[in-house]
Amino acid sequence: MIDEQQIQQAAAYVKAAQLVVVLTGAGVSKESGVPTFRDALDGLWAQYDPQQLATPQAFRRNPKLVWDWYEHRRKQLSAVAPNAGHIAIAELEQFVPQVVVVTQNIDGLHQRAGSTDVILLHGDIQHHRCFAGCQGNPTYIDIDAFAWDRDDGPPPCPHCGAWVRPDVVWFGETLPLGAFARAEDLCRKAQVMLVVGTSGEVQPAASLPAFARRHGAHIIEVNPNVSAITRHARVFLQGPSGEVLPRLAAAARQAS
Ligand code: BV8
Repeated sequence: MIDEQQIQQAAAYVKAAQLVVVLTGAGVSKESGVPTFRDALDGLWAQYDPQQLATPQAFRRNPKLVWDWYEHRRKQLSAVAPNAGHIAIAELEQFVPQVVVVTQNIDGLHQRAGSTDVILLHGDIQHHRCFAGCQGNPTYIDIDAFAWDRDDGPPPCPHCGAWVRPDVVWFGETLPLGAFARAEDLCRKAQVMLVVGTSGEVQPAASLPAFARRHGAHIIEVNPNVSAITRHARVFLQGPSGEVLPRLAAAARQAS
């Protein structure tokens, strides 16, 4: 159980900040019913390791398998909603001069919760692009704009016939141009970085908390478990983000 004194300590840092960067991982969406990467994948997908599926090599080897995994996850997302943690992060914008969410998640829940400045480090599962980048990288493709056999794996790019792929960053792929650079630039300036629901295992996203701390930011972590980030945290609020973040936002609002 998190004691109120820790909440008040974290709230004081947030209340005094001009810029709060919020780095999130799959854990912030757990209470919306979205499985995290650490969770065993459900049903058919339990036999696969996401790190083996989320790669360009896996897509080249078996485009239908990888495509169907993302379609399965997209369909899961159509039935979920932002949880109290996403909403509390969005509410910070009401009394912190600048709040930027830097997310590793591809589920779009921060945007649906009302956060207005969200950097998508690893892309967006609802968007698609040509695997060959035939009209320039990225060549976005609207998969609802043309007819194709949805049981047959990925559609062919209407421009060049190459596979269409999810607009997400796979292991071994570089992050979207500018996204990581802007995230780093914000970490140089932030007074507070709130790190929510990430194991801190995947680079280069996981390097941001230590980078922000080196530039003077107070690191506040929200996670029910110790993570690779915890050693950098000035305040570790050990609990589920759906419970902790509303308490933190309420305390920071009162303090401001
Ligand atoms: C890169 C999108 C430069 C897709 C994801 C060899 C070759 C190439 C690169 C590498 C290599 N070896 C290592 C690397 C680097 C690699 C990497 O870091 N590997 C790891 C495994 C060591 N990184 C990359 O490849 C990146 N690109 O480096 O480019 C480059 C390019 C070419 C060659 C060399 C270098 C790209 C990485 C992006 C991969 N894409 N996602 C998709 O989603 O399908 S990563 C994916 O996994 C997520 O986006 C996220 O980043 C990561 C999962 O992490 P988390 O979000 O933290 O989730 P996790 O399940 O791990 O943890 C959940 C946490 O929530 C837990 O701590 C839990 O306690 C907590 N929790 C649970 N319940 C709650 C909660 N918290 C709060 N409330 C709760 N209720």
